[in-house]
Amino acid sequence: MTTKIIPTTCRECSVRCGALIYLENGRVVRITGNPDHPGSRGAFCIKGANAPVTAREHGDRPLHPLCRLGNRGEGEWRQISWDEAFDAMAERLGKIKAEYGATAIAGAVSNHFVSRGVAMTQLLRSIGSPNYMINQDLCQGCRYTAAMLTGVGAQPGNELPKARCVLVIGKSPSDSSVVQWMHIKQAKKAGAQIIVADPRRTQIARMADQWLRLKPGTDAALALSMIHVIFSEDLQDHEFVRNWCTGTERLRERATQYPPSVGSAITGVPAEVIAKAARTFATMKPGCLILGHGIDAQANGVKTAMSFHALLALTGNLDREGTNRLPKQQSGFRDYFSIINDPAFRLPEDIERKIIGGQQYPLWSGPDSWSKSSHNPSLLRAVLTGRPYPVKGLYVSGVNIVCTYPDIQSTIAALRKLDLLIVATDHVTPTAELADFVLPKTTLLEEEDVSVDQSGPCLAVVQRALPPKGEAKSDIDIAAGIVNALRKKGLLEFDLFPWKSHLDFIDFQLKDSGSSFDELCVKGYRPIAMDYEEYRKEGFKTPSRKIELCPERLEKIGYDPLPGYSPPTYSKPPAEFDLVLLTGIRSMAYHHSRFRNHVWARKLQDAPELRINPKTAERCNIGQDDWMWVSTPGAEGRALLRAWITDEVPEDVVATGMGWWYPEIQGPDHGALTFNIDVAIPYGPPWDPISGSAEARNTACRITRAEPGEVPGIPGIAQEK
Ligand SMILES: Nc1nc2c(c(=O)[nH]1)N[C@H]1C(S)=C(S)[C@@H](COP(=O)(O)OP(=O)(O)OC[C@H]3O[C@@H](n4cnc5c(=O)[nH]c(N)nc54)[C@H](O)[C@@H]3O)O[C@H]1N2
Ligand SMILES: Nc1nc2c(c(=O)[nH]1)N[C@H]1C(S)=C(S)[C@@H](COP(=O)(O)OP(=O)(O)OC[C@H]3O[C@@H](n4cnc5c(=O)[nH]c(N)nc54)[C@H](O)[C@@H]3O)O[C@H]1N2
Ligand code: SF4
Ligand SMILES: [Mo]
Repeated sequence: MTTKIIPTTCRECSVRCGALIYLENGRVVRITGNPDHPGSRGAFCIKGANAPVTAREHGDRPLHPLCRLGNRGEGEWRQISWDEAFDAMAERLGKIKAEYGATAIAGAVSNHFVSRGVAMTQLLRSIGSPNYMINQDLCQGCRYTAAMLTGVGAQPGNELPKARCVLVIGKSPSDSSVVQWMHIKQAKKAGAQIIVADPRRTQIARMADQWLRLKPGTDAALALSMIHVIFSEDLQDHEFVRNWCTGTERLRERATQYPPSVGSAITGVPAEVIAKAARTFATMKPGCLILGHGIDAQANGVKTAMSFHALLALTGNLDREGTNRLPKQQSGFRDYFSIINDPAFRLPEDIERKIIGGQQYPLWSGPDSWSKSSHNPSLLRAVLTGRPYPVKGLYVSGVNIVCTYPDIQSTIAALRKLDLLIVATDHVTPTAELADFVLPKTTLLEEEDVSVDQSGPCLAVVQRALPPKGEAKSDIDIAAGIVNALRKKGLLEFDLFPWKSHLDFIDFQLKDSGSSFDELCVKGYRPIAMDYEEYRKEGFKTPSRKIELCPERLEKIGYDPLPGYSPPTYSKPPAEFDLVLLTGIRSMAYHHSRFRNHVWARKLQDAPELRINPKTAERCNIGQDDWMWVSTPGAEGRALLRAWITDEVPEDVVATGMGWWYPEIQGPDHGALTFNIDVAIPYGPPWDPISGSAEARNTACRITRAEPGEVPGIPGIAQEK
């Protein structure tokens, strides 16, 4: 028997490991890591090994376009042809446009860094709408917005093993990134100092030389105290700061407000521990900084990230060997983000000024913003209230917003209110259950893709191992079909979607890069040639071409431009909310809401957990595996989670994951309204004043034990057809 090995990239999560697919007689028999891949170097996980085959073969998978019969959410569908679907969707989009204008049609997609991001934006822009939601307000949005302002958009990538000091803030790589986890272990083995700031005793906190167990949401004070130590002990990299930073003196003055004693009072970390961490990071060079999700989706998120950017810049740990590397590009290659931001693919400015959220968050939603997307909670409110203007149609591609946005009740109410909901997906999610049209999406084994992977850095290729099942299509092919149907009906306002197919799109991306898709497929990647200190050529990506410790752009729009700390909302909760809830702890079994219908994943984790300290559990009369209701101030709902008693969380903190639903529990919400933590969290306000991010991660909460009769049975997916 001959075995064919296909080098590709796993995209079952955002880590994107190089992968090898083993094909025998037209069947995938094994998927492993690719040891030659310059970023992941063989690292791989259980999701990558299992999910692609299970997702392709799953019985829940829509294989043909479906059109709703009966009422929304009743689960009755009629199979239709693609031609019929394209025609009917174009007709209904046209109707909304005629009645309410193009801005009444919006989109939702996971992010800008995947092909469906371009498919979504360019479809909507062609219709004439600037409105679409992305996940980044809950994900890396604060960090990205800060990077746009300071110019420090730098990640360690595979410099990590060469670092002598690694500072990890709010990231748990053993749960969320096998590649980073492998690199950190290599650095540690080679003698690097590992410093971790996390309220939770994560695996990396256990391995660290210094673990700073700070109070949630106080990271900016930690960073500013470390900066205070660096200035007062004159530990900064003078040459780098003199030549490449602006705003240094103002930052120095701001930092005088945060001596370690003040930092200690805010963070709960002893002053001498803060000072030691600062000295270690400033002197053990080269050093890398990892900023994780723990500091994002908070009401002070942008300022927190800016504070750490300043720490990195002051220590000169930038774009040198063993430090954080600035993003690298393959010359001539068109990546997703550059296409979305290219004036040739954008709407006229007067239309972009109408983006919902643009007035309030000009650095998040306006024409000059980082994301150019809508402010999600404001867009959902527009659906519900018609203000600032009506939104009546939504095209959802590659995001399960019912299960992953806070305030599930409002998301469901908004989706129910729409005139038209289209969902492209590879399995019928609670979001898809509410759709008018469900469009069958290809899965990883069936598609092609080329993107930049900063960890290599390299161009990373996804290549097709098997033909699509049923009538599934890629996101670009689906969007191209809708654009074509709109064009035929004369409903296109702008022609900003020139690609006929996904392969056509890839040719466009690669045209000036010096490689063809076929050439890239041989290895599955192409390393990007890079130098260190590339900023010496053109400077940093800010108006001054320097790192702005006190960004001009913030000052211009009337904000305090310096890094700064403001107390998290939970610090002044109503009396009965006596605990702090951390959400989003990653599980190796799942990617957010995905794989809840995969037997291999459910065997690893079968219920949403609430990690609770033994003393707290005792005080609340809660035993291991007891079910508990969790509620937070301002939220309508409460979530049912199962106790996991562990001293990894301090006494005043509880922690959980996210994304829960049970495909086998009856639809349309499939248990999300009971078991998903986002049912118990409001989608703000408060919002970060710069990025508009809601506090989805650290909130005050209270817990009560559920009575046995309150816990619905979970049938278990082994019983599924
Ligand atoms: N297996 C798996 N891997 C994934 C994903 C997945 O769903 N499953 N999702 C991917 C995606 S999209 C993302 S965004 C990443 C996220 O991955 P990470 O960036 O690692 O984020 P989390 O695991 O959410 O949280 C990291 C840590 O932050 C801590 N934390 C919480 N609040 C605070 C705080 O205020 N300060 C500090 N310093 N720490 C805090 C938490 O205790 C937690 O240990 O994971 C990616 N990788
Ligand atoms: N409370 C709280 N809420 C959170 C978080 C938190 O920490 N706490 N984390 C937030 C974060 S970091 C993130 S990134 C979001 C994640 O939110 P989502 O992006 O909604 O997460 P997924 O569950 O991965 O949903 C992806 C969906 O896309 C579909 N899909 C997968 N691949 C494709 C594809 O190629 N094309 C198409 N069309 N569909 C595809 C899948 O079927 C799946 O339903 O959740 C956020 N929500
Ligand atoms: S970490 Fe796992 S799921 Fe994510 S890309 Fe790597 S192998 Fe795939
Ligand atoms: Mo994310």
